Amino acid sequence: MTFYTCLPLALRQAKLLATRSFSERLLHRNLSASQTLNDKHECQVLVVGGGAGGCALAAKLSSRLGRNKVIVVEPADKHYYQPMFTLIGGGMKRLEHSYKSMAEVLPKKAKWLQEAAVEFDPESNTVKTSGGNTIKYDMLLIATGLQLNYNKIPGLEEALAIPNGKVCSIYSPKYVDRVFDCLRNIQGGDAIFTYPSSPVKCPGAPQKIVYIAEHYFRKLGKRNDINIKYNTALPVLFGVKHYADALWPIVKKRNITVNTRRNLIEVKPGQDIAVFENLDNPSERFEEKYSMLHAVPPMSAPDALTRCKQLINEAGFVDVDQSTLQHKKYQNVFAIGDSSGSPNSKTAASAAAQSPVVFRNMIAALEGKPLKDIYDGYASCPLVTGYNSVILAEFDYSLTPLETFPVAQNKERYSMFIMKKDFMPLLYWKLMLTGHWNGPALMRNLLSVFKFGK
Ligand code: UQ1
Repeated sequence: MTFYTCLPLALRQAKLLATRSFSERLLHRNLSASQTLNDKHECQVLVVGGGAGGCALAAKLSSRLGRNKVIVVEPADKHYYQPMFTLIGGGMKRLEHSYKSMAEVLPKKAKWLQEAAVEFDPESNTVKTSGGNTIKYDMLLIATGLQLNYNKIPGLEEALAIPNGKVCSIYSPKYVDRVFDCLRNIQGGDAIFTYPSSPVKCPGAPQKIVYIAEHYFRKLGKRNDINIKYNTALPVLFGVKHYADALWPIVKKRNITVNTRRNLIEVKPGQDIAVFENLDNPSERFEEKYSMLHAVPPMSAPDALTRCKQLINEAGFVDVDQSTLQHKKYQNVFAIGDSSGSPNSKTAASAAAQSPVVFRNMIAALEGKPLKDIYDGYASCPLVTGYNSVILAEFDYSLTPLETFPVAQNKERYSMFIMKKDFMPLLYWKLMLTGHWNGPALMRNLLSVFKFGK
């Protein structure tokens, strides 16, 4: 076929494509990823990432701006509800309960490009993708989340690949099922749990799985044969004193050894040995033999983002103003969720509380108006302390409690456990991803009338 016979055909195909349904276009896009090499796309708002923050904002923005004004770049075909991973580790939920297809959770009014962002260029307002596309935007929302760097710890990926092995990790859907297997298989010796020396998502999760494991061992009558050690790189058990004061008596009562400032640097799978460094004196190393090892990987923003030095701060996260969540240098760039450099705890609840702020400020910026909305740093962490109890930590940038319910939330409660296990997934799928959940601020204000004497 010559170029001239090809052209009308291509034009007809393009017209046909434009009238196709969303799912048909999706399929076409997947099939034709290589054919669309070097395509140029344009949009009013580009959302990079289809996680909790990306979905919520794509829903809000596309419903306000109209069909096809928003493009979402996201390579994954599954969207995981990651807060469920600790419960899966404890055998309370199954992996199949934790995901939906990406096509189902992304808003129909937005265009989904199923590719990864590989290059950000905020000077030319473009992002390049793995399929060779260049997308030009008026506004950019960075919602990439974090990258799990299991490969940064020598021996760890090897250990995690051993069938029926002794090393596991709740942080990845690839490894989360190994956790309950480890809890079942261990019969005695040391169960070691880690927390890395990098920012992590859900900073409470590495110790939630410790409490769940301890309770599980007791339920099975093997607790007396197992030593439980929590080796954390942090100098504290929990960053908010109000809740740390509640957690210390729990670890003491349940005979869990907590070693602070200990960082996992190597795993020797052949010998079942974990190597730790003392962060206060890095020449000091400890080799510890494990009967099971729960490893939390170091995490960072994705490489594509950290390569773009203009966008990130010294810690490697998007350099935004912590109140408006607008980039400090590029006024048409915002961030939401775990990739943001704002100094809040990285949790789904933080992304929920950020979502109305980012949405209203992005719309204001699009309309050339001043940004009025302020994020207070709200984060929430339902600290699962076993098979029927949760301490619901909620706090803001100042690390002071900012609690929703008119009860003492620093106590272990069954009601909060049910909220975490049964109510939160519903709230997440039905309200948060559709852009209708703005965090609990409204509920907190309504319930504040009952807070006398709290
Ligand atoms: C929350 O907003 C949220 O995001 C959807 C979570 O993640 C799943 C949470 O775990 C919690 C606790 C909140 C806060 C909500 C309430 C009702 C306190």
